[in-house]
Amino acid sequence: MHQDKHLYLNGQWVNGEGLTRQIINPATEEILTTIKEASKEQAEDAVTYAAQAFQQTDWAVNKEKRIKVLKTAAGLLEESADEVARLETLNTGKPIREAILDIYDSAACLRYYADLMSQAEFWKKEMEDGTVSEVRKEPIGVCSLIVPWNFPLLLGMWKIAPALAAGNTVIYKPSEITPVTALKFTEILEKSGVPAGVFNLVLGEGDPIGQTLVSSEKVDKVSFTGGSETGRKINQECAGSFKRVSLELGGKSPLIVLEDADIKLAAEWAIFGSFFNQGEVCVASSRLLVHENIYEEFIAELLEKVKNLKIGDPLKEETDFGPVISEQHLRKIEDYIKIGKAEGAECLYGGERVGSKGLYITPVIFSNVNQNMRIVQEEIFGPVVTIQTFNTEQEAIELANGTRFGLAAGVLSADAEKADRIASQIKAGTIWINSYHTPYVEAPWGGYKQSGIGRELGPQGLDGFMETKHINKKEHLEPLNWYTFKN
Ligand code: TXE
Repeated sequence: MHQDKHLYLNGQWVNGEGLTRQIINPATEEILTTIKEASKEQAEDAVTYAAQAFQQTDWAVNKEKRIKVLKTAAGLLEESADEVARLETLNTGKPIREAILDIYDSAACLRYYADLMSQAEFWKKEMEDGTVSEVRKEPIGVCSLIVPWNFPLLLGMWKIAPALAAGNTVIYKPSEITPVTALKFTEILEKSGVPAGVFNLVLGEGDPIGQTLVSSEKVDKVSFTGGSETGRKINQECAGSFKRVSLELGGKSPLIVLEDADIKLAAEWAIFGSFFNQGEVCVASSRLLVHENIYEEFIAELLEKVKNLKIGDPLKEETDFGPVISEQHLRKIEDYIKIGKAEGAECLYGGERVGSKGLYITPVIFSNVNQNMRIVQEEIFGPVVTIQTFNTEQEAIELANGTRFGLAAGVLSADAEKADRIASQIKAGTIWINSYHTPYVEAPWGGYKQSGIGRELGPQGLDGFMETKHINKKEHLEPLNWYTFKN
């Protein structure tokens, strides 16, 4: 790695004064790099620098500068896409084909928000009383952006791009176990001309570093993606001062396979929905709901295809399925497999470790499950899928809505109208019909129920980083003519 200093504070690369952490490549379990993380004081300093930059630079008001920086960064990121994708794969274990998608999607996200900002227009109207009302959007101020380890650069970009485009200043904290592409991207932003203090990179763990970035009085907005329990804590912390907060949290998303769906294709989409990025995706279709009349045939297809997935070195172009992120996470997945078996579910396939090096486990398929089981209700965040059957449309909808989450869902059917009718009754923020997984930078992303608060991507994603101000004006001061006294 180019940087031997790992924090970027007020436009300077700085040595971390907190913990020293070895970053592990999950495919080999070897040390990829060693990071000197921030101390609590350095996290506090980062917030102070961001607050100063918001007050003292023209970032909040100079839209042209912001657009130029974001577009330059998009170009530089694309130029180094192969290198950044390789770093992402080395740090996360995700197959290289997936990492490449992440990098190009990240660049597209920067461009999208730069363009959206350049087209932004204020709403204006002449009122009946002769005044003119104008609605303006302004940056919120200092934003702490905190993301997890499954899509380190891309999930970061969903926050960084709109936050900067809107004119905020930022403190960015990736997961402590996946800091590598954040370092590279910070170099890119620096080269793109981001003013000192506008973007600050802070590495370190949730407690106390993330916590400091959430609780500081100088922070105006927290945008968090991660686990539901951490999200709950952050929400509670922000509620104390009514700090703006958006949360993208856990999911347990259903994929409904209707009786009329092409079974071979449905099985392929189910594998994609459930096991893309080793199932470590917030919207993973971790619950398959299959019409009872096609259940046997569907299972046979699914099993055959799953057995043929290429598991192995994520740097290889042909790899379909890499290692999971960490030893700790692998143990959590294995615990859930044990829980599922103890609950009486039938493990049709998977759960075996692969090879002697690397955090590999074969994808897991559970049948004979019921709605109350923990493996159906709780987010495992790994390659574990449950299959349930249904008979009527209503039953499918009830099963689909039968968890505390509401992030995403899918419906596979030859009858698009029927699928749409079902989609309209599912409580989830994103629903794919005859498709799955693709996020569109133009369309909002986020959860119903306990899957979160607010939306990322699309115009809504920019809105989440802006305050709304109404200005009502008249050219001259005129008599009010309301009181009985005379001027
Ligand atoms: O997530 P955390 P972890 C789920 C998944 C996973 C579990 C734990 O089930 O197994 O959560 O994963 C920072 N204040 N998801 O521990 O804790 C932390 O440093 C401020 C689902 O990785 O949520 C990291 O940068 N920040 C999910 C980020 O929060 C804090 C994606 C995410 O960490 C903090 C990831 C605190 N008190 C995990 N504590 C999804 N659905 O997308 C931690 N952090």
